[in-house]
Amino acid sequence: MVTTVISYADTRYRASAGLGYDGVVLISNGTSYGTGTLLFDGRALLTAAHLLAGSTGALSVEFQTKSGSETLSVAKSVLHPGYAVAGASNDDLAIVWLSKAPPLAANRYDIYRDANEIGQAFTMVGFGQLGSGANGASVANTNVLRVKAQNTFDADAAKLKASLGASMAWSPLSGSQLVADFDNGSPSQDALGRLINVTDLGLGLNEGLIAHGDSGGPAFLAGKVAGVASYTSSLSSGAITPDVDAQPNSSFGEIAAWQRVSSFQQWIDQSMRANYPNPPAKATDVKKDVPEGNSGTTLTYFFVQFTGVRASADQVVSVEYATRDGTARAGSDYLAVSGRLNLYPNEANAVIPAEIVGDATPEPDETFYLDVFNPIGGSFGPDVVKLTAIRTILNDDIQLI
Ligand SMILES: [Ca+2]
Ligand SMILES: [Ca+2]
Ligand SMILES: [Ca+2]
Ligand SMILES: [Ca+2]
Repeated sequence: MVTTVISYADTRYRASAGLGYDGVVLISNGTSYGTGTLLFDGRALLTAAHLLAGSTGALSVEFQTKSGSETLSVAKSVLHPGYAVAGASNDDLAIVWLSKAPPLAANRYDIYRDANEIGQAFTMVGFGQLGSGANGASVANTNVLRVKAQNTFDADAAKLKASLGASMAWSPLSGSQLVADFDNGSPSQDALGRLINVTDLGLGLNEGLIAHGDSGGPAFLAGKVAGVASYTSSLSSGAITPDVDAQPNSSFGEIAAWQRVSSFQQWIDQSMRANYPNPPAKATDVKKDVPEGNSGTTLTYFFVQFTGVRASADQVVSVEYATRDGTARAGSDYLAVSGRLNLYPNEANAVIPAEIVGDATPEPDETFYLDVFNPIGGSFGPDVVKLTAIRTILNDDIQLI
């Protein structure tokens, strides 16, 4: 990450353990590395396809949490089917599945699902090269630090192509990438102000830009993953040369692009669902009593079923959901989860996973709830605003009384 000020001792830029970024991980393929983000099922990681494409080395994932550092191997990975190797910028997304449950202290993140990102300030987090906006990324710096900075989503990348034409060598699909520029407060380096008339002089000392090693990392809006770091560019057009040093090095005056997660939510959700271990396929398969397990976490599933008729065949039906304590406590007995579940046009049902925390301590059986609310495209019935399901965590530890 390249930031406006070079001192990474400045807490403004440190994504230290315990600050809410412990689900942002270092992904290595043996020869190079990038960044990834742990998703809400505690099993899948979202990252960039270009990190994985063409790589033959085994992938490893390093977590840095307040309980220390832990490296896990990868069971499986998929690239977005639209991704084409060799510098293509579109559909640069991949999902990676861990071989075992990650540390409990690692944050799990929902994906950002609304299409109102442009104009919003976001927080980017990654393990990439350090440097300053004035001088760009420093290849000599071998410190691998998890760093954060902010920027503002300025535009859809397709808008750039529409304005720049042949002076831009690639063609982003409309609606699929978000761009931000690296501002130092000067109109001279306001790249997107000068190139496409989206004037914004930046966030002052909070402003930053991604660099090598940040690829695949998250751009967070409201604590959810809204973008996946994809590429940077020192763009110019005729006499318009906003890059402060005319070198492609993530300096002031350059732009970066993130794959727009809200546009890919169906692929992400359905890829995750296809890889949940042993989910119920129908309502009568749902297990409401779940053995606790002795380590890591075990997934339990809540089953959401839509039996109505859609207003139109392509309508997405959705509900919001959140877990709630019964006698079980979030954080120690299970991990709280909340978000929005979409039932896509080809789906009559889908599951919501929640993680149960295993240990070897005898406890009574304990319960927790999942509430669903705010249905869109369907209803729960007359005067019903919330539905609730219960799960019982079964003690599986031996005791003698
Ligand atoms: Ca900016
Ligand atoms: Ca700007
Ligand atoms: Ca530059
Ligand atoms: Ca147990």
